[in-house]
Amino acid sequence: MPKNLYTKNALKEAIAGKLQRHFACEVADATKDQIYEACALVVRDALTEHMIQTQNEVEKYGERQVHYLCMEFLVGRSLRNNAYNLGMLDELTAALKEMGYEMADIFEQEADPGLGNGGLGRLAACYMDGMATTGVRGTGYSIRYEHGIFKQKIEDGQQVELPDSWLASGDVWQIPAMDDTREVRIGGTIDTHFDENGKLVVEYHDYTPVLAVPYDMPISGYDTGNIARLRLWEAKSPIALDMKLFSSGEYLKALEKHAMAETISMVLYPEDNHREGQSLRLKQQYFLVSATLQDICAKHKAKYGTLANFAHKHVLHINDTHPTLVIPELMRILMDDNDMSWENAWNITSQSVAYTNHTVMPEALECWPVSLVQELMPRIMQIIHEINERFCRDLWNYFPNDFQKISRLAIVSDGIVRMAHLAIAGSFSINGVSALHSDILKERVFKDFYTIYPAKFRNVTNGIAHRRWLCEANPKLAALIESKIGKGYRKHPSELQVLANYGEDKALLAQLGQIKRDNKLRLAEYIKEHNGIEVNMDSIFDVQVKRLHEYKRQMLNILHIISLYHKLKDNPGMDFVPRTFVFGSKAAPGYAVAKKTIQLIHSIANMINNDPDIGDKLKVVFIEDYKVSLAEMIMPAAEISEQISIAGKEASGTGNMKFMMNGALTIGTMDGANVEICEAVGRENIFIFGMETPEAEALAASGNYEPMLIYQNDPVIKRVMDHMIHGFGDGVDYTDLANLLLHGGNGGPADRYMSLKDFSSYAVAQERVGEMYRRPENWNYMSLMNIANSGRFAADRSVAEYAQNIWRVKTNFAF
Ligand code: GL4
Repeated sequence: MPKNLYTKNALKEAIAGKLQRHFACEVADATKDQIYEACALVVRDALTEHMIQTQNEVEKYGERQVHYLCMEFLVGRSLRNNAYNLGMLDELTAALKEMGYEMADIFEQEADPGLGNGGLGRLAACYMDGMATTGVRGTGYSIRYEHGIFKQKIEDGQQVELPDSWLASGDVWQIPAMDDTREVRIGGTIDTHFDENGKLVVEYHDYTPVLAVPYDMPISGYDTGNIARLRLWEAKSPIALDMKLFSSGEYLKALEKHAMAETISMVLYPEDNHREGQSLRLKQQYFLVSATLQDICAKHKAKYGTLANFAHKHVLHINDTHPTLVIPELMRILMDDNDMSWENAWNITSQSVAYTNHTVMPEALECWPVSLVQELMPRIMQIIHEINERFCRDLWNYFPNDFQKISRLAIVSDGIVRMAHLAIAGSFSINGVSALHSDILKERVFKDFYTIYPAKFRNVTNGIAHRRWLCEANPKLAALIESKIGKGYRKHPSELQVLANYGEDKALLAQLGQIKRDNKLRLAEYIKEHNGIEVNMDSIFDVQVKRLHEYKRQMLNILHIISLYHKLKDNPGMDFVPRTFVFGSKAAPGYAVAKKTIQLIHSIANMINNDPDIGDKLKVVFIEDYKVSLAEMIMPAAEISEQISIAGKEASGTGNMKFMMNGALTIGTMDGANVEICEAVGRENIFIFGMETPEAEALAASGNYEPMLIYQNDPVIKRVMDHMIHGFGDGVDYTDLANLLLHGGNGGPADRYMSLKDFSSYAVAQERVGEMYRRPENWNYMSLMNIANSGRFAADRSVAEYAQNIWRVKTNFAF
């Protein structure tokens, strides 16, 4: 539908038409589900039209394209986002109203696709939005997991995981593209020899063929016809049952190959910041990479007849090391299928691939046993061996005779393939995701590589889709902003800066406070309905929502809450600024400490929320099943954003940016992008505490961190820890967690994340928060400064930096 037809009446008619054709029903008889689907189909029509146009233009002008490979895309719901971007949200809302529906109710019908774990997957989704909006010709590639991240249920204070089947109502946005089905080969053996012309021949035997079937999601950009495409591959088996085995009674065996193929896209691995060593995960990675590259190469060849100009026309961006097999896979395609020499193939490959690192956690750095890679993809292992040999020869020139160093830096050694080293060797660009993180990569994690290839290293600080996270999630705030500075910031987020001129505008500050209160009320109602807890609207809404991980230190927050409880118990009449602590977090199913921490939150919530001495001065709330759609409600309601990881471990964080943009004040360490948030807003508009990276790293390295000494010398901490050991009255024993904090686990060093060390400065910072909250005008001023300075954390800016400094493609973004 062309844009001028997005009138209320035209939309009403179009929706009625879809209902009739797809559900054979009239508006009056339709269910909410059917209304949702009809709306989605109407919006989708507009998108597919744009998608075809975009593809035609790419085809016509042959511009360089960006291919963004990521094992996760946490896209969130699409209907509202697409309607907003296409400029039809108001009309659609009005049309639905006349049909007797509230837009918000209809949005709620859409499944929230959980094709990711946390920040990494959400970032990929934000960048699709940024690419579409800034005019980058981009395609994202991932897996169409039948089950996304598990649904979290809390039973008796403990996390229970339930499968998430999102496809039924998420289907609408995915358009199958059967013609582009590719075959990926897993396992088997290979036989390589040279034919009579000296040409390499690679024969494959006994492999399992897996079909990769693509589904395309059109991703709209704001106020543009440019559409980015998200291609999700589904694994299908071309092999039916083996009837011979079946008839001889070997039923399971008959199904084996078939089932193996189809399990590849069955489920997302639910680990964040942790490597997953299962062979199925490696199959998933190769499946994504091989299908994607075959697809890109086939189309390229159809257009140009050769792959020689591949690097001019494509960038393959790998989001963390998970898709690193693009490097040997592209080598394979260029050499085996296109007769290219090693040297030519290597030039093309290493000029096409760019790599972003997203974590310095050692337990997340991917390593695969050579034997496994050999078993699942024998030709790829052969190529990796050759890359490694040449790479080590290169290293020898830089570090002659330093066998130890070369073996440490090698791609393959000790029977292990190190994916980050392969990614560094085969990419033209390596970047971190915040200034601090990029420095840590250069100075520590990849120090030796940096001395060899300084020009490959860059920084691109993360950014978020500000239209989704501000304009759509917080429409009242957006309206207030637009009443002052107009709508330009939607496309030029740095214009938010103009808001800083309104610091003296008392009416505006009061309105800001009122909007926050309205958003708090919405969250309070949700909490009342889902948790049965009545929260105090005059309390500070203090929020920590993110994956549960020790390095993120939910524990520090918990310890502090227990200390506040003690304070209030000692002196119930004290002058205390009330607090509502909100948590939302999934723990990896196999991560026992994280799961126990969730239980701990519930135990203290139980104790505090039901204590008549405490009343409504302190409440602790755990929001079940934290996900994108809940984040869209929580962020606008937050007043304090908890970003309290141990310095040097959180690569960037993106939640910190969403909170800031919605006017929450950050309490945080100098970690990840917090450092840049602090720089943007100024020290006076943020609550910074704790050790900085050099101190934290030095203390960890020295082995001199002695939490028992802190425990013995700090009565507040002692009392908190003793309480934990003693328990919280519900019979659950937390000595294991207490021991971890005080003595370390499994004979290892005491708590690597040093919560007790930062406790007292955190408590002091929290006291400042309370004091500041007593002066609403000052608070609102700080909040305004956070919003005004958040423009630099827009994904449009990040994407434009990638485009300019790494991908070398044009954008229409003005810095
Ligand atoms: C992460 C980082 O932990 C997080 O700091 C960062 O913001 C995000 C996107 O760059 O990537 N790395 C992994 S792994 N998961 C993440 O969320």
